[in-house]
Amino acid sequence: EQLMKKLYSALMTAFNEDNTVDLQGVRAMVRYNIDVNHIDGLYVGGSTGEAFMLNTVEKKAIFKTVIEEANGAIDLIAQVGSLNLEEAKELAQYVTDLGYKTISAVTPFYYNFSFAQIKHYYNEIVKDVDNQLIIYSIPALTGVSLSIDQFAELFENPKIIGIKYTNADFYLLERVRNRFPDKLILSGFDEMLLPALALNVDGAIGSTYNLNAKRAKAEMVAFDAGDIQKARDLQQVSNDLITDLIQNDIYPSLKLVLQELGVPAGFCKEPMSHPNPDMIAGAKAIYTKYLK
Ligand code: SI3
Repeated sequence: EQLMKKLYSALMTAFNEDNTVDLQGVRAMVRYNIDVNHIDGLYVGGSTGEAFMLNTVEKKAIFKTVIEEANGAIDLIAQVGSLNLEEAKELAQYVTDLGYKTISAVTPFYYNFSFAQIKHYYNEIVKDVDNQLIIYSIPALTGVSLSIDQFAELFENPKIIGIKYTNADFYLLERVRNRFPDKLILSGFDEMLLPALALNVDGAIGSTYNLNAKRAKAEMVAFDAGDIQKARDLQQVSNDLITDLIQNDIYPSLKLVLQELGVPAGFCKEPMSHPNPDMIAGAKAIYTKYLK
């Protein structure tokens, strides 16, 4: 079935036990997303990709590997945002040259930047590149909340085309959706997919779709068909899964479960956890309960 709304996995980065990037593992996860998940696209270099712990060389190697492996089969969005604006600009140019059709950048965090500074950051990132940008808004991790009028001001730049909205504020989501009907709004909290669909987002991006895409797609199909009870039932199972993943330490557990599915997803990068026996047992139980 052809859905209008799109589902993207937030791609993970596979690491070796010594915390170096494992590009073969990255390739395997891209393949799994294309061949098994039948995903519409990948969000590369985001939180789930552990990108804020990587250096520029590592980020570039991942961007290059992913677009090579995907080979035009799916949409790719490159998250290039960084507290180092020079790095963000360099990456924006790099991924544009590689052929990424969309970039994204997290709101600059940590220093309590003013809105004027945030606006300058975005306009700088897109200024010299022939590309379009999606704002990555994730207030819970950045501490940065943008208002409806601030989004409007950022959208004055025609290269800024949308928002990756990882926020549980559905009042703001409704305001944004209806004030900017032509902007792309992609929902970021997998556990809140159904209410986001109800507010007419254009799609969703998330970490758990790396292994739960089939169920999420089925939910989107049910929603589209007006079968809200079925969509709720599917969201409930997904949320049981997400709750168990969070309790078991989500990022390493996503990788452990992928390994159960035959995907060499590798380790997380420290200070993220490396798995202990309890975590491994927990991941096996999650696999058996929800994905076998
Ligand atoms: O990788 C990314 O940048 C994301 O797409 C983040 C995405 O919104 C995830 N958020 C975080 C903080 O990891 C969600 O997919 C999240 O893991 C999931 O909803 C479980 O809470």
